[in-house]
Amino acid sequence: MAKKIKAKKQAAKAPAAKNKKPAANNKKPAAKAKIAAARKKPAVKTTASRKSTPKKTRKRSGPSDQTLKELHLKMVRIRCFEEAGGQMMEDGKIPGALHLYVGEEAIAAGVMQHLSNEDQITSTHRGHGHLVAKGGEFKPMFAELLGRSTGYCGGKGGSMHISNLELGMLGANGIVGGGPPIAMGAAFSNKFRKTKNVTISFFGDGASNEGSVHEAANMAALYKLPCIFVCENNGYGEYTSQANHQAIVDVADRAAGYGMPGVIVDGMDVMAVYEAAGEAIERARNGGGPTLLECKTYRYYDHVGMRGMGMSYRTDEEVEAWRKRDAIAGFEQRLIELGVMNRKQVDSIYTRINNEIEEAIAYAFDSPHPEPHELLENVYCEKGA
Ligand SMILES: Cc1ncc(C[n+]2csc(CCOP(=O)(O)OP(=O)(O)O)c2C)c(N)n1
Ligand SMILES: [Mg+2]
Repeated sequence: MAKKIKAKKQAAKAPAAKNKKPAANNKKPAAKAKIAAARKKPAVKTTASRKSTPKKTRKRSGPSDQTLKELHLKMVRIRCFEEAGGQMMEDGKIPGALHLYVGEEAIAAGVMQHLSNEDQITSTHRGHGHLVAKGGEFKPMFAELLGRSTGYCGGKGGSMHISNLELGMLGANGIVGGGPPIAMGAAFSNKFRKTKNVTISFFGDGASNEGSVHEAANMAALYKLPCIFVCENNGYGEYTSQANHQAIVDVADRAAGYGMPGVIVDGMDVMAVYEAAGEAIERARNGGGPTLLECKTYRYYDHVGMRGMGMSYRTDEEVEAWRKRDAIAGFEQRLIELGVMNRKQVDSIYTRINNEIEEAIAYAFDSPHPEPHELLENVYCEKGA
């Protein structure tokens, strides 16, 4: 069911990139054209586009029906949360900006399906989807976005610094590239304490250029830490296309320089992500060290919010082409073809989730703001820690 678009595995001791040094002002036009073409017309087939077999006529191998349903539920929960939150921001009901994860759901769902609360993640400024997939509940999440005391961080973290240590969510992060060093530290702790837990660090293609990411990846490989670096390559860092912020096409190429395997996967195919993440996580749990997993994906909305800034940095056709490969719609089609769910059951999930969201939003609005005397509590570290 899963289809990796390309898999590159380099031995941990692979030699560093070829000795050829590019000219100082080499803009790599060929690479740029390749990225631009890939963005205009996604080259990968979705699982949904494959020929279907009649349902229940053959025994299916691979993940159980339960796993498939959980992957689907995770994606739908993220999509519904983000659509509702984005609308609230546009209506001026949420203070500050929300960076929406709509379009990228397959990555969080496919990775998190392998994790327990003992495993940790570090997230990004686009982090709601990561927390939802890690088990985050709607009530404390909406309360946090609204700055209320019932939020996961007592209303002091907001969208970009939401965290919950019980769920192993070490934090969204307003600092681009801020997550990997934290993940590396957590992974070091896991290795030192022999816990068998893994830490996943999510970061974007833009973040992949930050020194902090290179430093964390270098040390994680050196110490063979149980850490996975998941690059959510949506083709843009804010309003700058990948072709205009890095000379390479595949961020996974950098894995060789760190000394870890690099794997590229179709981030619009939840099964492909699930399988690739599963392999990397198993390797990490068994002492095999880190992996750089690059997921090719796309954000449907603008960098911030739903309406965006009206900047002409990408075309409507490009957005439409990616929307046609929607991870959730494609997976639903597949589940129906396999007889795992029927359309009515799928629709009822949306009804249930949207009701839950409505309740959570009401709960958040009814919740009090933090008291002025709590201003300095829990803002630096846990009490007594
Ligand atoms: C250290 C730092 N530099 C710059 C910014 C401003 N900034 C916020 S989001 C962003 C783009 C990040 O792009 P990417 O990592 O690809 O994540 P995406 O938004 O595409 O999910 C930038 C440059 C920042 N928040 N932190
Ligand atoms: Mg990006």
